[in-house]
Amino acid sequence: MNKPALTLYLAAPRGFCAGVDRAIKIVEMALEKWGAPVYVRHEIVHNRFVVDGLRDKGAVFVEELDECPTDRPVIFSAHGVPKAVPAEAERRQMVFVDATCPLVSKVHIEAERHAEEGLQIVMIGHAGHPETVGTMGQLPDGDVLLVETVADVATLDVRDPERLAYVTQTTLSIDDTAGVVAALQARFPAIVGPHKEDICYATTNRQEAVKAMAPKVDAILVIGAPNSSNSRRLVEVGARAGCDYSQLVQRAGDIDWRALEGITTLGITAGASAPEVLVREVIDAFSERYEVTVEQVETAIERVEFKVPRVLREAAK
Ligand code: 2E6
Ligand code: F3S
Repeated sequence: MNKPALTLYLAAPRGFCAGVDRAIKIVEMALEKWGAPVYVRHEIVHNRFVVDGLRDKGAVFVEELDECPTDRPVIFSAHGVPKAVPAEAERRQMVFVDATCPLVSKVHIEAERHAEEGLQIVMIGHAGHPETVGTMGQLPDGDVLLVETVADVATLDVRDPERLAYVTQTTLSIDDTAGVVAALQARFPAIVGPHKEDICYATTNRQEAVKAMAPKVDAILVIGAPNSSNSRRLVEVGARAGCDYSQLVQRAGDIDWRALEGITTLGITAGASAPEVLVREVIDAFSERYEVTVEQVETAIERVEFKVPRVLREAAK
């Protein structure tokens, strides 16, 4: 039987960013240096496939530091940790490596600097997300105010409207965040902040590529995990850019073939924590059912790379 034709548009950039690449390397190099088990506080990045692969090599994933023995190394995930976490690891004399993405650490430093200048910090982020918890945790409990939406801005109870600064999570929706920043600036004209927000290059580029792809396709699949903030934002961006069917899938087994019946064009992208093998797996699943033509939708070229911490670089020599 003849297979139906399908044009598959692949977003570029998609998948791993420099911070994810570095965080995974840190776990792999720590396992080489110290042997198994190496403990990892929280999923190193939000992807089950990545986590399972590292677990097979000897990594042990825990949610809190007190689940780790003091005589084994521990790695902090790419999302960052509150200041209390490394402080406690030091108090317990543990060996630890911080895999926080340097672009998240930059936001931590920004928040601390503003606070040193006497400004109260407003964080734009998602409540309970580890990055938000980590960034807010750079300052004492209760010091940082969280806003998630434009509506939250109206009810903010600040110390002094003249002495405010804002920081953001790195993986937010560019468009939603512009709205929240505008609402903050309208209510607190003296508020200081970054040039626009703290959304990273990888989040920005992946959202741009989906926007470019959306008008061309009947459906979009975003490969990523349900707890991955940047991946979920890509699904929303696809839907808002006019694609009627924009869905998150962890891998090929999640594809709802019924819902895709009759499509002739499909867009595929992957969140910053989703490995390319899963993109290949999804493409292969479509190739079994369709006569597939692949085209790239390239909106940026990324050349960012981050070095792993010195303690691991020296071990690899
Ligand atoms: C660290 C910071 C930002 O849920 P989120 O998108 O933040 O995290 P991942 O692990 O899906 O993506 C990478 C990442 C790590 N992004
Ligand atoms: Fe870092 Fe952005 Fe990736 S903050 S971990 S480069 S999604």
